[in-house]
Amino acid sequence: MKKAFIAGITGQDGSYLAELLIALGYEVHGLIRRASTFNTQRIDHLYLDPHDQGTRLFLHYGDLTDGSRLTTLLAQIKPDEIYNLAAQSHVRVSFDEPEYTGDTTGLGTIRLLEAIRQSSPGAKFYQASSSEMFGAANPPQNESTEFYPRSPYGVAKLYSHWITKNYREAYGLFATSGILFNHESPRRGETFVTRKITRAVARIAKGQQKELFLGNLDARRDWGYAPEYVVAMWQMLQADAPDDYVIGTGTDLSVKDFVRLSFEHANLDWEKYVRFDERYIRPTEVDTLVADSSKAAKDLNWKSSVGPEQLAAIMVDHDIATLEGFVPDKPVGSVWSEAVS
Ligand code: NAP
Ligand code: F7E
Repeated sequence: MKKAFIAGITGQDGSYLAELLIALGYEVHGLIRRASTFNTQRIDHLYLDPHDQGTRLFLHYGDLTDGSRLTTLLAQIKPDEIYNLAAQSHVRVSFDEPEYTGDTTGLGTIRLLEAIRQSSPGAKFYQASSSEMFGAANPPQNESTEFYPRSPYGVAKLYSHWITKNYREAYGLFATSGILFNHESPRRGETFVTRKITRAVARIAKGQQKELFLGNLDARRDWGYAPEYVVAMWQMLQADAPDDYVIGTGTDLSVKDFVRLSFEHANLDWEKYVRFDERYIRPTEVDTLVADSSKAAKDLNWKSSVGPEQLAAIMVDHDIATLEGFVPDKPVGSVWSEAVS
C-alpha cells in the first residue's frame, strides 16, 4: 500500500485529494494545525477512529512554520508521495499579512523540502504553485510564460516554485510544481469570490440576505472544478520524471459573468442585489488569467470536463441544499470519475 503525506489536508484541495487517494488504495497521512475549535469539517466524512481496524486516514499535528516537526513526522511516516497544499492562500489577506504569508506560503516549502532531503529523499514531492505567479503576464499563460506576480501571495508562491525546481536540480529530488489556475467547488473557502457569490445567491433565494457586496467585477479568471484538479496533482507524481505543469480549463470569465450565471441559476436578477464595496479592491490586481494546459493534455492526458455554467450550478445547488439541511458534497465530472473508477 502506498503512503501519502498531505500538508493542507483540511483545505478544499486537501480534502478532495485525500478522498481520491483513499479511493485509489493509499494510506493517507495529513498534517493538521492545532486550533481551539475543530478545523476538520472537510475531511470528517473520511475519518475513522484510529483504533478502528481498516482506517487509512491518519492525522498529525504540525505546522509549516515548524521545520523540526516536519522532519520528525516524515522520518516516522516514510511516505512515498508528499503533497504541499498548505498555505495562507488568500490573495487579499496577503496584503494585510505579507510577512506571515511569506513565512508559510514561501518559507514553509523550504522547511518541507529540507525535511524531505533529510528524512525521505526518495519520496515524490508535489508543490501547489499558482497562476497568481503569472500576475500581469499576458494571457494565455503556459509553462514558458514569464512570471510577474502582483501580490505578496504571488511572490511567496514564486519563491516556492523556484525552490522546488532548485531542489530537483541540486539534489535530484522528484519535485514537481503544478501551476494551477483557480479551481472551485462546494468546499471552497467562503471568502473566495465564487463561493461568496454562490452562498449569497442561496441566502438571497431563501430570504436570509438582501445584498451582496463585491469589489472588482471586471477581473477575468479561468475557473475550473477542484476535484478534477486534484486528479492532475496525483497524475503529475505518477509521471516518469518531475516537471512543471500548467492546469486550467482554457476559458476565462469575468467576476460579473460568474455573478450573472449564479444568480440566473436561482432565477434571480443579479443587478437588484449586487453592490460595490471598495474594501474588496486590492492594491494591485491581476486582470486576466487564462491557462494554456496543452502540455498537461499531451503528457498527462488531463483535460477538464466541468465548464463555468455547470460549476456555478453545482455550487449554487449545494449552497441552497445546505440551507435546507445537510447534504454531503459528492464530486462529479468525468476526470474525477475516471480516476476513481
Ligand atoms: P485552502 O482551502 O485555503 O487550504 C489551505 C490549507 O493549508 C488548509 O488545510 C490550512 O489549514 C493549511 N495551512 C495554512 N497555513 C498552514 C500552516 N502554517 N501550516 C500547516 N498548514 C497550513 O486552499 P486550497 O484552495 O485548498 O488550495 C490548496 C493549495 O493550492 C494552497 O497552497 C493554495 O495556495 C494553492 N492554490 C490554490 C488554487 C485554488 O484556486 N484553489 C489555485 C492555485 C494554487 P487550516 O484548515 O488549519 O487553515
Ligand atoms: O478573487 C475579485 C478579486 O479571492 C478572484 C486563490 O485560490 O486563485 C485564488 O486567488 C477575483 C479577484 O481568488 C471580490 O479582486 C471581486 O480579481 O476568489 P479570489 P484569486 O485572488 O484569484 C489563485 C489561483 C490562488 O492561487 C489563490 O490561492 O475576484 N473580487 N470582489 C473579489 N474577490 C474576493 N475574494 N472577494 C470579493 O468580494
